Amino acid sequence: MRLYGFPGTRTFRIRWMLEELGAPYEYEHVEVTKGAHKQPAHLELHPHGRVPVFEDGDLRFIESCAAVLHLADKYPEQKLAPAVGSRERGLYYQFIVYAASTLDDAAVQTYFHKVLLPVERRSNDVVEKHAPTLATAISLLERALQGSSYLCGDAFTAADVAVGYALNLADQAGALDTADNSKAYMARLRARPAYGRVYG
Ligand SMILES: N[C@@H](CCC(=O)N[C@@H](CS)C(=O)NCC(=O)O)C(=O)O
Repeated sequence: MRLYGFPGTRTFRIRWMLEELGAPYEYEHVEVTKGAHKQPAHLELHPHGRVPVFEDGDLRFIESCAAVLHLADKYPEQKLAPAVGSRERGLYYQFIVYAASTLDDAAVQTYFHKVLLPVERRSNDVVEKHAPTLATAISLLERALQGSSYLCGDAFTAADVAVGYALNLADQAGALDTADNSKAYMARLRARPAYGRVYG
């Protein structure tokens, strides 16, 4: 298996998952700051010119959450996916798709425009545009985590990797400051050795 990516990007979502599984993989750095992700060689792998790209044999993923789902199924003995047909499996699908389709954009854009970009390139309009979605997502997660250690119950699953990746960015942007359940949840995720190996 091979992962192409750049630190801090959704590459970390797949890396974290691989580390949780203890799965062997090769890592290829794509120098995004120099535009390597827009060069023909990378566009062959990812037609939109983004990272990450994840390959398992001749199977190629350009969606980080799809790679996470695939990896959870590939290593069933690690029990990072609840049983098919169970209530927990329903929650698992819900949260992973929610991470990809709703939470990511709000968290990533907020993080970019509050933390990552040089001050002169930050836009308060972008932050404000995403603020309602991010606030709603955090209150939804606050409720989901009330009395529950992880999103699908008391067992850590790949849904926690998918959501945790984006929630970390929201936290870095100060969006969890009054969200006690989410804050405590992020602390639990950060205490995991696999998380530490990726995020240092
Ligand atoms: N839905 C994709 C999003 C991929 C994506 O937008 N990657 C960002 C970094 S996190 C990127 O490559 N941005 C550079 C660009 O779009 O030029 C996934 O989850 O893998």
